Amino acid sequence: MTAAPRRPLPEAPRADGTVDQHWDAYTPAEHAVWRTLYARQLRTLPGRACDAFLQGLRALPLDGEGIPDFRRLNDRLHAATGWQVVAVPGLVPDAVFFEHLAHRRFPAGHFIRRADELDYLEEPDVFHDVFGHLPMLMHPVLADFVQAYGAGGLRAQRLGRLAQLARVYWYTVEFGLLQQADGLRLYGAGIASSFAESRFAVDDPSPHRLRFDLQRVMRTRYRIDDFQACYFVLRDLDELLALASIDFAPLYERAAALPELAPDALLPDDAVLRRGTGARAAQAPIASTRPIVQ
Ligand code: HBI
Ligand code: FE
Repeated sequence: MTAAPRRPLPEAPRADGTVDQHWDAYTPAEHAVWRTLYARQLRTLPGRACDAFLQGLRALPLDGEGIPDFRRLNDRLHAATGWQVVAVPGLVPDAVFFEHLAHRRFPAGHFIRRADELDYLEEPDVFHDVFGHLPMLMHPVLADFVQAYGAGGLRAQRLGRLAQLARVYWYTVEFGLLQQADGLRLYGAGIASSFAESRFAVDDPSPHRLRFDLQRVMRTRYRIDDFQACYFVLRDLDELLALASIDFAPLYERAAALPELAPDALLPDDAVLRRGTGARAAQAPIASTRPIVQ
């Protein structure tokens, strides 16, 4: 939580944790990292990302040239769904994160990963946050859902049920899959911003793909050190619409009263779309020491 800033900070963060993006100060090498990551994902995502993601991506002023200027992104994003992107130096405390989301501000890391760690980073950087998250925040349903998560996060914290809520975010906004008429597609930002996991999540026989079920997800621990062992699949994005308005509090109590589930667990009443072979998890047992954010 308190890692050293990855990019020099000319001034202290504001009280709300934000900083100026200082777009003019990005170096040619930093822009080149963006170009590499962007080109890889443009090759990888057609046929893997859902239509809403690809539409949102096209509608944003992102290009292969380099790290985008948040001021230009905000013109489009705000006009579409009322969201804004704000710069932060790295992970911010949960309460600060939720407060921003509840006000339709998405905190985005202002630094970019180094060229020698393209697939491996500990904190969300500008590529994950902007390329991964903003396309779906152009979609009205995701826009409302993420705001509701922010408001719900502040409540869940008071109820001591943050773990249950964070799992919902993880298995939807970060690592969600969607059943589209033409096949299984990704919409989660953690997958969309990762070259290797976008292939793995959609194509690989290793992970389970289960029908999304809110109670089930609230009970399921997740991995932060490797690809997911299980992905939860929505019928369509409107399934999230319902989640933005329900009261989670009684559900937390039910979920917390039941045993927690391992990331690769399968239950008799799971709606299994595709049972995974588990091959990947067998090679990468849980307990790696270095966390990553895809
Ligand atoms: N801070 N910048 C940033 N980005 C995140 O995704 C983030 C965070 N702080 C807390 C947090 N995520 C999560 O642990 C909560 O969703 C629970
Ligand atoms: Fe993220």
